[in-house]
Amino acid sequence: MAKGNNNSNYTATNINVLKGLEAVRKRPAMYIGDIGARGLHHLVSEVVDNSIDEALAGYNDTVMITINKDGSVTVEDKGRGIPVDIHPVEKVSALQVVMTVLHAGGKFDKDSYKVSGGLHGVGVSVVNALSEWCKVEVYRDGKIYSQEYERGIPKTKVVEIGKAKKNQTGTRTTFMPDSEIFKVTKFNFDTLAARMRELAYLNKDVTIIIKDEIEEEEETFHFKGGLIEFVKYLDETRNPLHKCVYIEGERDNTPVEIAFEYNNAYSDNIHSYVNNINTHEGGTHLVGFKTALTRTLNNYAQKNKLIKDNKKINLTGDDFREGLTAVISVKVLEPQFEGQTKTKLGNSEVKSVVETIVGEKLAEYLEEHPSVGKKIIEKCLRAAEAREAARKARDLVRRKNALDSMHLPGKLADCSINEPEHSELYIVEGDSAGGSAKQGRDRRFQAILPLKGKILNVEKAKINKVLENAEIQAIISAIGAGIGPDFNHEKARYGKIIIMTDADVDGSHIRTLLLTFIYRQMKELIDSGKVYIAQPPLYKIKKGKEEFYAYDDDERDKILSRFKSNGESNEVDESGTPKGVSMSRYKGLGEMNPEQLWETTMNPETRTVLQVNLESAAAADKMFETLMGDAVEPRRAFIEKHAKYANIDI
Ligand code: 0RA
Repeated sequence: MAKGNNNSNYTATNINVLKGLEAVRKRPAMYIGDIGARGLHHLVSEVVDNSIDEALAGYNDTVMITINKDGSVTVEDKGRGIPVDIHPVEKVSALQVVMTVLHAGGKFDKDSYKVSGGLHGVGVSVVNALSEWCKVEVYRDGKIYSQEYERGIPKTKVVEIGKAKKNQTGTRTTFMPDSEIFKVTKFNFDTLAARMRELAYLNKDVTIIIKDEIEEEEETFHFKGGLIEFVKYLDETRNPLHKCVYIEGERDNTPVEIAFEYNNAYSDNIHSYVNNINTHEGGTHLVGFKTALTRTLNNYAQKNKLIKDNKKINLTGDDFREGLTAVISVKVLEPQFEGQTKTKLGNSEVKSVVETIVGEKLAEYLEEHPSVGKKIIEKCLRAAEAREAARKARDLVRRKNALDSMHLPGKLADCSINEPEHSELYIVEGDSAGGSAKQGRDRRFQAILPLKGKILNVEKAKINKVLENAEIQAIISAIGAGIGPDFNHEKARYGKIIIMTDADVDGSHIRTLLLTFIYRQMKELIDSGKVYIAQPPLYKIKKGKEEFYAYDDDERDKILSRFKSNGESNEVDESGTPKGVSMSRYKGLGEMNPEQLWETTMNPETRTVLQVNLESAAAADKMFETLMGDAVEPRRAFIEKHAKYANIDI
């Protein structure tokens, strides 16, 4: 491509481009977070974000994502199309610049709410660099242009390949993730669909279509009601106390959109977004919202004498958030992201923007809807009473020293080192598996906490009941970092909390109960990446003295077919197992002896553990509510849909 181009500037640019792409391929995790499933799916988000940016700028209303038969992904939009004219500085087509120069992906002007910082916003050139091949087609000025790349390097010039239809504009990008880079390259429809659904709620004018040509699935997301529909979706299984409240406004070039409602739950579910990015760790926009909510509701209650003088109740911020489901979406021109996972908004000016808008509009809303105001205040008063009861319950157990780590639970087998970053806590289902784990562990850095039976379902119980539960008390004091609003993950006594349950229906139920508890009461543990799920093997396959473990059905089949293809055992019995080979399915952890448990599930050198992360907190919240809440029908539907992923015992 450099042929015939004598511009020295071009050569210099070219070298920089290669260096840039090389840097991305050398350290992909620096650009997309990781090289596992999560990073893989980020590639799609990266391209889609550009199409959404076109929508935010007012030029696009449709995005279509296709998982193609060959495993590549196509993202198409009806935006202006990436410009193809010669870039004044780089002296090559702007399309080539966008696709090959780091951070050139966004708009060239500064007045659009382009996504920057965080994991997104690294630019489409990163997707290109991490793709075995990539092809872009641009519909613009009545023509169709195209360019192809391999591992980020242009393989063709930008060429005109046909005529576009009248007024047809847009961009169509197809890429094949590079198997030299990614550990997995198969896209998951549900993972992508969850993100697309979220984007469609956040951008109500956009229609997002997602198709999977391999699994033959398709969904179209378009929500005219935007955030209001988002809140209704989140609260599908809860009972709202009133019609969803919607607030919209703009100050200092910062548009703010909020929808919220109170329901019959005890937890709060506030999801915040900046430029469509989920700010898991919150930030100034969230603080602005909470401050305004507390102040406005308090003033309203005082003014309308909704708090009886004889009841000496002091409403706190937490009381105003119990049973609150809210989505906050702001657009910030130059967002600063902070925090461990770069998902905390740092721009201090945004706090007062949100605070002012919510303060004004909510007060106005309450004046116009007194019956809603009354219901909300009554709910907050009930929350305050329950909080008081919970405090008493906590005091009671605290007096018995049940919650602090000065008095570790009797059944905890602690580790000997005292360095949280190097130590692990295994929470184990059942006393017998707990016994094996205690014998099999490396006691220097591994602690074992066996649990008896099922723990309480925190989704259905009041906080004081939750705190009275012995198993829950044991978990709280073993971890030693507090609970609920007082939880501080930096105080955790272990760097890894590993949940180890049987590979059967009961085991997965207990795992969900534990995760629900951690999610509701110790969410920072998940945010800081400290929660893991152990992966015990499902099968043991024996041939003579040799033993193999298989962690899923695929692996089992691979091992069995190895025996067959070795010609060692051509004959098979009725179960498909080659003769001379015995296979057993582990019913539970208790069936393994301590050495086996160590070797297969606990030895950091040989085990696999799954890190729990909340890619989408909204989806997680929905999942826990669906699995653990009251409504039966959505739970059944969820379990049916996901049955193929569940470990159901046979
Ligand atoms: C640079 C400038 C303009 C649009 C785009 C990039 C653009 C990028 C992508 C990526 C996927 N879809 C896209 N659509 C547009 C502005 C173009 C103009 O001013 O006409």
